[in-house]
Amino acid sequence: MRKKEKRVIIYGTFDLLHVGHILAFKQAKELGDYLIVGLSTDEFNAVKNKKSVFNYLERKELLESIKYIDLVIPEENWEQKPDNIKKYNIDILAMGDDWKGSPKFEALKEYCEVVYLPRPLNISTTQVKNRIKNENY
Ligand code: C2G
Repeated sequence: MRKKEKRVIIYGTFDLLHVGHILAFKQAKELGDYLIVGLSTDEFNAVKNKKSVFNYLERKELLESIKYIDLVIPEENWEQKPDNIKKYNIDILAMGDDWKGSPKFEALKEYCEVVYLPRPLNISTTQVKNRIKNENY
């Protein structure tokens, strides 16, 4: 009897791809067998009051080169997750633990397991921007 493939999804902007993102993808993939990334579109970034240095197509191309990631889909709004979970037969939704306890994600426990991933490195896209701005390298 073949074990059912365990399918994981993680969402985000993933701008200025860095090792913290890679560790998130690695941890998310290790939770199952198939990893989908819901990648925030440029338009949804505006909704999140976020501007990304790399546009959607640039960020998508980068993610599709990562061995942990099996599929990249657009994240266009806050509301699509239940539909994505059903459409892609998701077993686990993973997010970094900066989101731990957020009602946005706690509510999704109705649809699938929700796992908050530790962020072992103190790195973020904002920190990368500051390193460059302050020539701190
Ligand atoms: N992340 C992480 N470790 C980092 C940086 C990010 O685990 N060093 C995780 C975040 O916790 C999040 C995902 O990677 O789960 C994407 O992070 P961002 O690109 O900052 O996305 P965010 O602004 O959190 O938007 O619907 C969800 C939103 O799109 C998430």
